[in-house]
Order: sequence, then C-alpha cells, then structure tokens
Amino acid sequence: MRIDVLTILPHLLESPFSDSIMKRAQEKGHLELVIHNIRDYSTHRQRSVDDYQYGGGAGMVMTIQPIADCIEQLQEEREYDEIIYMTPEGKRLDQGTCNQLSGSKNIIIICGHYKGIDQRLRDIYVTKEISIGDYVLSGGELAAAVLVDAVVRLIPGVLNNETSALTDSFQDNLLAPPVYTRPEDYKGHKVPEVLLSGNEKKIQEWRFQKSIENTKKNRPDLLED
Ligand code: 6GU
Repeated sequence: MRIDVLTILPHLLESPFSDSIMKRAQEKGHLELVIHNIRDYSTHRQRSVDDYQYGGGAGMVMTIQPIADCIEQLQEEREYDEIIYMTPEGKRLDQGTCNQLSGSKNIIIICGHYKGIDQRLRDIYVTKEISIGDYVLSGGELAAAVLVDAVVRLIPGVLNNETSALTDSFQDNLLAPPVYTRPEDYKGHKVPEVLLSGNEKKIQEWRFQKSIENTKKNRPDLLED
C-alpha cells in the first residue's frame, strides 16, 4: 500500500513510522509512506498556506492552492482509492473502517490545522472525513499517525503470528481478555489457575467469558448490536 500524507508539520510524523511494526512494514515493502510538506507546494511569495476566513471570525483557514496542487500532482502518477481528511468533524474511526482501508492500494491523507481547510477542497477532492474520537487535537498529524498505524498492521503479511491481529480487541466487537506472563506468583498475586491447566478448551472458554465481562464493564455499547 502507498500512503501519501499532506502536512505542514512533516517532522511530527517521522518518529511514529520509524520504529517497530511500521518500520518493518516499510522495510518488507508492504508500505510506501511519503510525507509531503504542504508549504513546498505553495506558489505564494512567502510560501504561505493559510489565510483569514471569509465572513470574519478568529482562526486561519488552510488555502486551496498548495493542497490542490499537491493532490493533482500525485493523481497524475497513480489512482487513489481514497482521499481522507483528518478532522474532528469526520466519522469516528473504528476497526471496521480500518479493515476496509487496509485493502486499499493508494491513499492520500490530509492533516488539517487552524480552523481547517477551505470547504472547496473537501467538496472537490475528499472522499472520506475521519475523526479519531470526540475531543479536539491541535492538528490532524497525531490522528493521521493513529489511522496509519491501525490500518497498516492489518495489511496481510505485516504482522507475524506473535503480533497477530486476529485476537485484537474489536476484531469481534469484544474487548480482549487479560493476559499474564511469568512469574506465576507475584507477591501473592497469582496467575488464574485455568491458564496453567493446559486444557485448551477451558482456556478458550475462560478467555471468552473475560472478554464479555471486560466489554460489559467498560464498553457496554459494543454489546448492544
Ligand atoms: Cl482527525 N483532528 C483533530 N484536529 N482533532 C481530532 C481529530 C482529528 N480526531 C479527534 N480529534
């Protein structure tokens, strides 16, 4: 998969993708990630990327020209499945959307700042608007990093058996069960007996029960449908 991210703060996106699974996904050729500095595309004499909003009001708006030129340049080279705009006004990200996006070939992600991008960019280019939750971040970069991480780990071949996505929380609309490792007894806090029993069927049943309990306690909304 190729992901092009458009941002005015490219360095904010460097470290989340230079370690661990995201790094390996790129080394193994599952992910080609290209970060574009929107400012580099500005034809303005001071390379500006924002302007005052029509109608008045506090806060700047990101202008059409640099973002549109960047998108059009990319579209000349390949076809994009989705052009995503990261915004708190978007549809809340969930595992289903991540699964769907993980099947894409090429996507563009636009990170907003200030009051956001000119509405006409949304009307003309954007195919999906995504939020990562009901709170406001200073910019779309951290949200884009969350989206890319959640999507890329689902690309077949990115995870190995040890990091398998199949037993993740949400993959079956349930939260994951608790996990334990050595020691068996930590200052009197013991690992549940069943996990030491070697009885695969009992262990599966226990894990399922714990998943339901965790979900009931923390996310009852997931059990509603
Ligand atoms: Cl995608 N952007 C910003 N700025 N804030 C957010 C968000 C996105 N998702 C939740 N809060």
